[in-house]
Amino acid sequence: MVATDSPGGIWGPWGYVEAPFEENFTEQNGGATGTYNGGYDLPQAEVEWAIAVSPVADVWVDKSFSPSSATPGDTVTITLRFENAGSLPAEDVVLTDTLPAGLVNPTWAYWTSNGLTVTRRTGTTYTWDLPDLAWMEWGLITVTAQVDSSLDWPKESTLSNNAAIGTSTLEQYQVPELLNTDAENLTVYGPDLVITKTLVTSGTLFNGSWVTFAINYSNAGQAIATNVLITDALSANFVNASYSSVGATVNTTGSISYTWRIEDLSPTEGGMITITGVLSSGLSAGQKTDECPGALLKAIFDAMP
Ligand SMILES: [Ca+2]
Ligand SMILES: [Ca+2]
Repeated sequence: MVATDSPGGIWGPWGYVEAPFEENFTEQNGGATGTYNGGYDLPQAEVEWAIAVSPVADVWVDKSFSPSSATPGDTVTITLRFENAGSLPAEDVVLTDTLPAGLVNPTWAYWTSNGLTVTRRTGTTYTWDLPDLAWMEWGLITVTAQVDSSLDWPKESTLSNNAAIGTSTLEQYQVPELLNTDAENLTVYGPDLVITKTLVTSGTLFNGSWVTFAINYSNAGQAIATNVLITDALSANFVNASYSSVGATVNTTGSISYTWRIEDLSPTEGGMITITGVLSSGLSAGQKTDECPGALLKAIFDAMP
């Protein structure tokens, strides 16, 4: 038997119910009035069964992300709320919430209802040793971190992890159960680059014909796209080429024709590059574009982007 000065209580269909009343109270029942010296909370006293048990601890944790979705570079806050809802003080309480990969530069802070100290275990992000938690004592830990903007995030991905709390003190679950783990998701939205290449010139093409291609590109994602590069090297069969562009600012890289560095693209931002040149070879006499547009593109550029 564990010696304790905790108030004790009973278990019933609605879980743990608090200690006997220490003061008198009066119940009116069918007109009769009676006075109790102590006793249990009325709802519990009126159920058909109740089991008296040794006092136990019952710790729980709830985790949340704020906001629940983010883009690279954003700051997010994880809030962990913990409590002991059992009557026996919870000892050796440990809370773990390992920071998911993709979140960087974490900092943390805490508050406890009993004013006692929360200690981070050295070298962890994060495992904390919590103070002993008496009945209904609780606290908050907040972790603030940044979505790593140096990573190549896909259009949409989910970061998921568990927070978990434990105690060396005997625990008994309430009904409904107060869970010792809580999983939460953070949705990260990245950029989503879209590109299409089309042959603008129609009609019959011959060697020596002028031909124009259009490259349309945009960012269909929810996050800004950085370090955008468009590459479409010219074939030796396409000469006297020049290009123009509308929309986003483009700059040739200088080293490779045709490779452009595009300015950072905000969501929905994009542009079009048109390339005009002369076919010098690669077509049979009288060959038409509508007979082999894909092959024609491939003959003039390195590949369909
Ligand atoms: Ca529990
Ligand atoms: Ca939660």
